[in-house]
Amino acid sequence: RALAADLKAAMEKGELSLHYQVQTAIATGEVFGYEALLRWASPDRGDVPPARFIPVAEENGLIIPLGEWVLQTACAQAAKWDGAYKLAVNLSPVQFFHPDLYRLVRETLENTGLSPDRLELELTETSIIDDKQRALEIVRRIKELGVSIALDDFGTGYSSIDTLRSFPFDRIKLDGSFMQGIETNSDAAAIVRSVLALGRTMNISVLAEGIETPRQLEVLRGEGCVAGQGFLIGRPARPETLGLQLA
Ligand code: G
Ligand code: G
Ligand code: MN
Ligand code: NA
Repeated sequence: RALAADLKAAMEKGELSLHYQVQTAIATGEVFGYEALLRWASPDRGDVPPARFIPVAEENGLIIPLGEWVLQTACAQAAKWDGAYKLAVNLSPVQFFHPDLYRLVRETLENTGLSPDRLELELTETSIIDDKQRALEIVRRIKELGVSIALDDFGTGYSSIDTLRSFPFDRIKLDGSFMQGIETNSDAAAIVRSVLALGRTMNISVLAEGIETPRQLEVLRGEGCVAGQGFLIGRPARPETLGLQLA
C-alpha cells in the first residue's frame, strides 16, 4: 500500500499523536513553552517520521485536514495544561497559503478557549518566498488575533535579512545545524553571534534549536541568547510524561 493511503487511514484510526518539546529561557532555565511535533505510530510501518510523511501529505492535500487536526488537538491540550506555557505549532507552506487558515486559527482559539497570546505559529522561509506580498498580509491578519509568529529553521534555505526586515516576526528559531561548530571557535560561532546581534537590532527574540551539549548551552548563555530548545534540555515526549497534567 502507498504511504499516502496509509496516512489517510492512520488519521481515521487515531494512529497520530502529538509529542511536545520544551523551550526554555537560557539565562534562567525557566520553561516558557512547548513545540508540538507530530508523530505517527503505525502498527504496520512502525514509527514513521514526519520528515517522511509530511511531504507526502503536502503533495496530495492531506496536509490540510492533518494540519487542522494538529492545531485543534494541540490547542485543546494546551488549554488544559497546568500552566500558561506557550504552544508552538508548525505550519506547512501549503497550510499557510490555504484560504481558510485565518478562520481555522480564529475558530480553534474560540473553540478551545486557548488564550491567543499563548499560541505561536512556526513558518519556514519557504512558506513566504513564493508570494511575499500575500504572505505578509496573512501574517498581519493572524497577528491581529493576538497570535505570535516564529520564523523556523533560520539560517538554512532562503533565509534573508530582507525577509526579517519586512515581516513582523516575534521570534527567530536558529536552525540546529549551527550548534555543531559553536563549541570550537569556528564560523558557526560567528554566525550564531551575528544572528543574535541581528535579533537584538530588530527586536526579535532568538531561540537556538538543537542544543545537545552543556558546552553549546554555555556558549549560547555567554552570547546572551534568550531562548533554547534541544535534546539536552528535553526530548520531544508525550504530554503525560512532561508533567503537563492534562486535566
Ligand atoms: O519531530 P521531527 O524532528 O521528526 O520533525 C521533522 C520535521 O517535521 C521538522 O521540520 C518539523 O518542523 C516537521 N513537523 C513536525 N510536526 C509537524 C506538524 O505538526 N506540522 C508540520 N507542518 N510539520 C511538522
Ligand atoms: O524544523 P523543526 O525545527 O520544527 O524541527 C524540529 C525537529 O528537530 C523535531 O523533529 C525534533 O525531534 C528535532 N530536534 C529537536 N531537538 C533536537 C536536537 O537537539 N538535536 C537534533 N538532532 N534534533 C532535534
Ligand atoms: Mn519547528
Ligand atoms: Na527548526
